[in-house]
Parts: sequence; structure tokens; C-alpha cells
Amino acid sequence: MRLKIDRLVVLPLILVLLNIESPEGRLQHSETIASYAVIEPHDPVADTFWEYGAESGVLVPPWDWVGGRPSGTVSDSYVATDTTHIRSGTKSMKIYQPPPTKSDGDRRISNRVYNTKDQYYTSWWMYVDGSWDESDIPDNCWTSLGGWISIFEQSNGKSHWTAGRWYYNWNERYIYYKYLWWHESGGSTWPSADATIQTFTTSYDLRDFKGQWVNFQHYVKWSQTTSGATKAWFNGDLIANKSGIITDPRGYSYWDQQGCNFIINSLPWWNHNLYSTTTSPEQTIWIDDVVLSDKKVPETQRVYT
Ligand SMILES: [Ca+2]
Repeated sequence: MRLKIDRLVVLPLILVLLNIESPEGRLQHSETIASYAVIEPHDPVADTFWEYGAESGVLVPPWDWVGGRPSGTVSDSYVATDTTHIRSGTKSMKIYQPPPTKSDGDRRISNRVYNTKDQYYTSWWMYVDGSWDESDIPDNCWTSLGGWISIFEQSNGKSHWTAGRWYYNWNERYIYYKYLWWHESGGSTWPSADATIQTFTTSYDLRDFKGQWVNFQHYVKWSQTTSGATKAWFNGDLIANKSGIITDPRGYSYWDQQGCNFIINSLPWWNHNLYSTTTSPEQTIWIDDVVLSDKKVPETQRVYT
């Protein structure tokens, strides 16, 4: 009698254990994660912890935030899932900004992912259309295309941010990656050679990629010592490589001296956007296959259902 009871208890436990150890449960690279898509199983190295391929047809989740920032009315700009241009699956994400002059809200369209790590790679694909051919360009015209960022404020309420971001220079017509520290007027400037702006220019012009998908990838290592770093690749070409820098603002004595605190969280969050000058031209991009990973992402990576 005792033996039978043991079997009744033990056998289901064994079945449960067998189920846990089934091949489906062990395949790390085909697991479904929070963005409702499946990571393509051909990639053996990319330890992805977040991805977006627009296949769910929704924007939030997995993005923590979508829309215009930080003030003003967003009336004409928008972010939406779309079927016009697709790199993988059946959908991509479309971001649109109207012709000038744009409102402050319309010029700041962004998507955010807050739950990142202290070091990670971000890779995404962007489709370029004819809006980037516009030739009537005023001076000092730029568009930010996204990157990692951390925003913090000092005790007097003045804000700061440090970031690694991709831009397009409409006047000189090139893509560039910028490691930067920004300080609101009235705030302290970070008194360190590590905390200065560095721009990595390229000869790549978005007009030359009309009708194509282009790949952006960057890396950040968040550090309070000089072990910090950031890198950036365009279509697999390493165009920025900066190491030996204190990236985390808590690593500077000024953090405590100015009574600083992070806004949102203490990680360098991922921020995708069309953020441009109010005078910049009407512009449209499509985004697909966005991947955040512990390791460098193969340029061929795809995200689909
Ligand atoms: Ca897709």
C-alpha cells in the first residue's frame, strides 16, 4: 500500500521534471520573450534580453514609453506599426514628423526602454525613404535617431544627461555618433576630461541608402571607474570606439557635491527616436528588428513571430 502511494506521488513529479527538461524548455534562442516575438534560432551567440519586431501590432508593451517629449502638443507626429516596408515578418514600426515649423512636441517623438543593463549592445534596422532627399535645408539642422541615455538632476532642480546617440547632419549630409554630456543652463558643468562631448563623424549619407534598410548598433558599458566604454557600428563598420572613460555620473565627485539624483532609473536606458530641430524637413523612417543583447548582435539578426 505504501509503495503504491509513493508511485502516485513520484510518477507525476517525474513527468513534470521531464517536461521541464524537454528540448523546447532548453532552447534559449527560440524562447518567447516579452515583446511577443521569437528570436530567430540561427543565431547561436546573441544573448538577447529585449527585442521588438512590431509583429504584435502594438507599441506598448514592450516599449515602456512612446510619444512626444517633454512638453507641447503632439498633433502631427506619430509612431505606429505599419506594413509598408518590412524587414522581417509582416510589420515594422513607422515614425513620422511633419514639415517645418514643428511644435516642440512634434519634434520630440521617441520610444523608450528603461529596463536595461549596466552594459549591453543595441542593434536595429531603419528603412530610409525619399524624405531624406529634401534639399531646402536651413542652417544648423539635425535629427537624432536614438541611442542610450541617462538623465539626472542636481539639488537645485537643473537637469543633466549623458548619452551615446546617433544623429544625421542635414547641412553636411552625414551620419554621426556622439558621446555627450548635456547640462541645463544654471546647472553645473561636469569638470572632467572624461565628461566632454566627442563626435564620431562618418562619410555615410542617408540619401545614398534610399529604398534600403540600414543597420545601427552601439554598445555602452556603464561604469563609475575608467572601465567605462561606448562603441558604435553603421552597417557593420565600427565608427566609434571610446574606452577608459567614467560613463556613470556617480563616478564623479560632482555627483555628491551637487546632490544629484537619477530621473527614471540608474541604468543607461534605450531611447529610439526622431528628435530634430523645429526647422528640419518632413521625415519618415521605418524600424524593424530592434535587439538589446549582452553580446554583439550579428548584423543579420531578425525578429519575427
Ligand atoms: Ca517585423
